[in-house]
Amino acid sequence: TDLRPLDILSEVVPASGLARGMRVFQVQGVRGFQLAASRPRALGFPASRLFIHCDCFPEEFSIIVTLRVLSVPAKVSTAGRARCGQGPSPMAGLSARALQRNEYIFTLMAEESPSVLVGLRYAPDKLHFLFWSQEQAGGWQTRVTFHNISLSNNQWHTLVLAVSGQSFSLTVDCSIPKDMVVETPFPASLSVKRASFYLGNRRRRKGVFTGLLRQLVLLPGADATPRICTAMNLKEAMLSVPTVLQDVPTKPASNEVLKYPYETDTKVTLGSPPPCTKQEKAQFWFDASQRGLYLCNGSAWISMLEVKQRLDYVEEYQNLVTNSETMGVEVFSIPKVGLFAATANRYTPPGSAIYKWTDGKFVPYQNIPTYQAQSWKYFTIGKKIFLAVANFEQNDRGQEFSVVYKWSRRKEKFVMYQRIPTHSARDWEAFVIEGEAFLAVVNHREGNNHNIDSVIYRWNPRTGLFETNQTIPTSGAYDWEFFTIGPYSFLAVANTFNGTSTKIYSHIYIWLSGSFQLFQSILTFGAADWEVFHIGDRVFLAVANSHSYDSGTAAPSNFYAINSSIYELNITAQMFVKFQDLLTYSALDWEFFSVGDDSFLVVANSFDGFTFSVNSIIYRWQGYEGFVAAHHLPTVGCRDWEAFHTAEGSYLLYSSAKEPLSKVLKLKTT
Ligand SMILES: [Ca+2]
Ligand SMILES: [Ca+2]
Ligand SMILES: [Ca+2]
Repeated sequence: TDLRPLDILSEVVPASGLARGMRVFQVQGVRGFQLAASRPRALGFPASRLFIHCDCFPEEFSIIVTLRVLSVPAKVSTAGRARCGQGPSPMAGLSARALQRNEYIFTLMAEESPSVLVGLRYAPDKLHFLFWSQEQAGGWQTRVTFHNISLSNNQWHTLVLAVSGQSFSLTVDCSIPKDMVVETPFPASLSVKRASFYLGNRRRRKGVFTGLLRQLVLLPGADATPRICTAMNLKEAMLSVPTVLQDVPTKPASNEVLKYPYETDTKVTLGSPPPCTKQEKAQFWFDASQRGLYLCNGSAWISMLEVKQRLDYVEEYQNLVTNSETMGVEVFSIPKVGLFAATANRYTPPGSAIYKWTDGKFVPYQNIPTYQAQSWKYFTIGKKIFLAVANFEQNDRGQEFSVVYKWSRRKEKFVMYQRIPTHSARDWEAFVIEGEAFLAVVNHREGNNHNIDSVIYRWNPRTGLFETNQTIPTSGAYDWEFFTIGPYSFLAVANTFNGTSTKIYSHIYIWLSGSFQLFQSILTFGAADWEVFHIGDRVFLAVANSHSYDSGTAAPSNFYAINSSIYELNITAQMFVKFQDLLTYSALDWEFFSVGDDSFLVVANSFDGFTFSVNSIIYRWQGYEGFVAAHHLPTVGCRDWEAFHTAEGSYLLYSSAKEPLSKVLKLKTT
């Protein structure tokens, strides 16, 4: 017999994309399908696709479901029900339907028959398992009901239902199983001839599952609980999940405790403290938050391991309340003066702020009037110290310009030095080629026109001013990134939008005989940032892709959950080639940093199509494996990351484009 897991959910997802009536949503960093009620048959497939060798449903099996149930407001009047379907949010339309008492997670139904051969139905606080017994004339429906199953707390849950004869056992989130023995056994031979599976429905519009479904697997044979419940993160308790729902797994800091060998008939329970009575005697409980393993002695939990101090790799260090939402941050150090951070803030007044690192934290130092500032760039020319701001908006007199400030040693402040006319400027880049200083601005758009020139200015030592040296056509550009390889100088632009599409080429230019010339074009998706970095003698270039939109093609299931890519310079081919794709959520920035011998990349994930509260992720360089997710950081509308070091250690600073709060995180090293 074939004891492979049969992935029911994946069967409904064609290789070419999503079935009609399915959408991908991500909540709490985990993705699932939302199903539409309008075409229940579209969410079905013949059972013969799963049961290849025999038209029979297994006699013993487990069903594994990972889902998130839509919570129902405690009190909704009848009048309120009618209105709440009209809201603008995609979830609002669901609330009326969510009030239905019964929702099918899946059914298996014979053709032209309304009876359910096998089915799973959720009602608030109850889970019903349905099956059909054919032994007697006409057959009859049996319903096994598990009570006090509360799933509507806006969390993901994984259910394992194990069926064998008269015994039915349900485990929710790997807690202690609820066992039931019923009179009617599950049939030893249930024919599935001309039957079909239906996802989230019973071939009708009524009773469609309104929550999110992530995993639905049938495992013939044994009780899957021991196989499932070894995962430390319950959200990740899975056997099989459709490719489109897979994302970077949350990597536990250490799972050595769970490798602790345990007998097949002892059970390890995760989650909050379960009861410990005679029934639970000799069972283990793993306290995931404290990393403790406990044994129930019949009345109390006895600690089996020393509870280890939790080692936080990254810890919150300072909440930096900013003038307003912050687009970019720049950390720099002025010799003999100190370490500073400049935030590019949204509103005027008071404009943007400069903070000075004092007694181990950033404290306000200077405010500078800016106009929807997007970013700051610190640079020096000889002994002169400059800080340039990219202003996105006009000032109150309708003039539009960005400003270069110069550090005044006498005043110990930045003072206005040169105004440069710009068009919705996003970013400045400063660099030196053959001893000459340059400053490049990205102009994002002029009115509604995104296809405009960005400008490279050259420092004129005689006048002490920046003068136009070259213009380069860009499309809704967001970022310039300068880098050198050997004797060659490069400048990469991140193009975001050309007026109709975000799937456009971003370009890398090379400096040849006095100007930048096109070197390579790379297809990007609303590119917001280029980050160049070196590991050993290898050169990499990472793009942050923010948005996949094209007016000419069908909308994807999610505009924001898309790959951002890392390219590596291939010396022989003299071009950058794709090295690795990483799934990001409207990525706006990459920041490379190293600690000791280790190299890291942190991404600014800003939006998943659903919420701005998205985890940003630190990836660790693991050589052959490339970058591997090492730490998940909760962020809100994350816009920019900066890494910096002081004598006390290494830190990350992140800015939020959605709230006036930036955060300093400390990298804890062992
Ligand atoms: Ca830049
Ligand atoms: Ca960057
Ligand atoms: Ca950055």
